Amino acid sequence: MKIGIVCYPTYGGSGIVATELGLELARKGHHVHFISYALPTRLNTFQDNVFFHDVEIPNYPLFEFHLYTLALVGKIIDVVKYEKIDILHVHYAIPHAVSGYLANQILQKDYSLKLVTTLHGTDITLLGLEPGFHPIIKFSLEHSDRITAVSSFLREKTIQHFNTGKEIDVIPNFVNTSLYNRFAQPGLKKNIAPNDEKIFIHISNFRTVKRVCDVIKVFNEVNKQIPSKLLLVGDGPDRIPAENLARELGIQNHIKFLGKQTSLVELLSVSDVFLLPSQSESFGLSALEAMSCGVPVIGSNIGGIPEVVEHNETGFVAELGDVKRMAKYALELLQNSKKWHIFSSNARKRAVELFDTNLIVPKYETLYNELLNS
Ligand code: GMT
Repeated sequence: MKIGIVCYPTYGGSGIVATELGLELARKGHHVHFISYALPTRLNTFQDNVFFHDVEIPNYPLFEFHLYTLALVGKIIDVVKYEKIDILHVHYAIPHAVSGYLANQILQKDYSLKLVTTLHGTDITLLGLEPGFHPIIKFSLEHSDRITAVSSFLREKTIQHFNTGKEIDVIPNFVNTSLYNRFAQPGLKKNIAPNDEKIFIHISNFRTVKRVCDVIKVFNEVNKQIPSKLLLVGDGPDRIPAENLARELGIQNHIKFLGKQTSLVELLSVSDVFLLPSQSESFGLSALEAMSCGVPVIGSNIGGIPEVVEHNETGFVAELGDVKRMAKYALELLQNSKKWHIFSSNARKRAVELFDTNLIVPKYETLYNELLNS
């Protein structure tokens, strides 16, 4: 099949999922055309059958705000027509589903394009609640040929908020468990924890919803009892408040603000606990990647996190903001090596058995085939 994938190129999860999906589809022989305003973060290796189309945004003095949505429509039309695209798969409803719909309407008289929209979270749980966006998102969902959501939580939220009457398939995010596999790194571990301290890690785009300051508060509680180190990977609006809090608590020497990193497997492979205390999280892809590397996850029991982390098996979930309980869970794991090893292998097992790329990507292929045969 010839598949067009529209996504954000940024560090966030939806762009990562879209890119990994496209790469795997290309490895299976499909032709995959990525359309975005920049090269997606993870599209950093050559893969046969993968093509990238850059959306140029016209700079006209009259326009105070760039017209990305419309520029995207034009690029989609161009790519669909000349690359003979069968399926257009857009990731994140705003503005991609709208651009896809408009392009489809313009092409309709001489081209039948199938439109798939995958919802990733904040397009529904945050933007979807904006009165100005609600009718647009509802309309573009109703005019998608198929809709998928990355978790049951997000599917229920979408039905609750939009009630489109259209079926929503749940196709969870996935991880390449062959790539995200723990491997010993004595040198790196010694460098980070010279006195064999325990290592915590958090990976995100440091947006407010991630509650990075809670990560530091949990770490601070544990560090009082067990000498530990904390790796903070990523960057965003809450990095400075987090750095300030670390200094206020006097624990800045135990914390490494690494910023954005691309090689996550090395860092995950030396980590003992992954922290994800988000206040909004429709799936939590970073938690799944950690589990695949055998890292137990401690997070908040909100959104899709409980669908990824199995409480008291592969980690723990606690009430939003309950940093004391999260710290208690972490101590339970770190003070009992046998328990930690059980949780670590459970986490890996769950990733392999439920969320591996080879299990999930075929679900998208089945959906595409159903559309083309309908
Ligand atoms: O998590 C973010 O802030 C980025 C956001 C995005 O739109 O890329 O991630 C969303 O999509 C990811 C991939 O499906 C999910 O794993 C994240 O849980 C989801 N984020 C939220 O719902 C806040």
